Amino acid sequence: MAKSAARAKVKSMPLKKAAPKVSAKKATPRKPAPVKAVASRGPTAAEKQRFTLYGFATSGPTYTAALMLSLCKHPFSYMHVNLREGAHKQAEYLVKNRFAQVPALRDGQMVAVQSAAILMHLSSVLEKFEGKTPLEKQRVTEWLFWAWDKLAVPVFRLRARSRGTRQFGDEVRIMYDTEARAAISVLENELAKAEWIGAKKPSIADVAVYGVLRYAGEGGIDLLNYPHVSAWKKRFEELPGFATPEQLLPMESRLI
Ligand SMILES: N[C@@H](CCC(=O)N[C@@H](CS)C(=O)NCC(=O)O)C(=O)O
Repeated sequence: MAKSAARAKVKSMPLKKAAPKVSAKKATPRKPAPVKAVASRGPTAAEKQRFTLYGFATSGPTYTAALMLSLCKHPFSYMHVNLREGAHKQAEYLVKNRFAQVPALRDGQMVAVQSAAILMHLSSVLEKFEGKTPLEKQRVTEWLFWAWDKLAVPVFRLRARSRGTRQFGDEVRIMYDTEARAAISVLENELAKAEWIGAKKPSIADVAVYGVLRYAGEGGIDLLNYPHVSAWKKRFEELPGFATPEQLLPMESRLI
């Protein structure tokens, strides 16, 4: 449900007679009630139809977006974009994602692209997995940017080489391997001090990082060498609504 719709549902309180004078601080308008979790009352038909994820089953960024929806317990339709046949470069898809990549997420009339931006959009409209305070929100955003700047590129390149979808020699492999391990060491230091990344509770920073590290093993990086990261990964996998890529991303479209 959009925030504006949620706001519309907030009942106005009856005015008390002769309201006493209040200080400027107390007069601050009350925040609208958060949107209730879909799972607590079952999704309405409109909620069911709200999100459509366009993606590819083995795509890490597609998994990240699907994982967020699953953690938010929000149903979504899934459209398979056949990267192998170049469907992402066809005009029909380019109107959804000008970058010719998956994922893309339709939310009503708008389409969001770039998995980190999709996470930010979802956490904002569903009011879930955000940082709690302004400082936490800032830290969460910083980790999202970092995840693509330092972590995702080397991990996904190494994985693509193992899968045979990218070819490069040993020199480049060693460069990506060094970069990936350096990034995971930064995370290891962070998680030695905190249970979750950038906030006291799980946030989209954790979703973004998990969506990359899920595939580290395929890129030849054993996370068991990073005990704090391994413990965090286990904690994350125990969150309600967690699901694997295989559970979330079929090889064909799935409409709900
Ligand atoms: N930064 C983008 C990366 C998306 C991305 O690399 N998608 C890949 C699949 S995993 C893709 O669409 N590749 C096709 C291409 O780039 O031609 C995001 O987070 O959404």
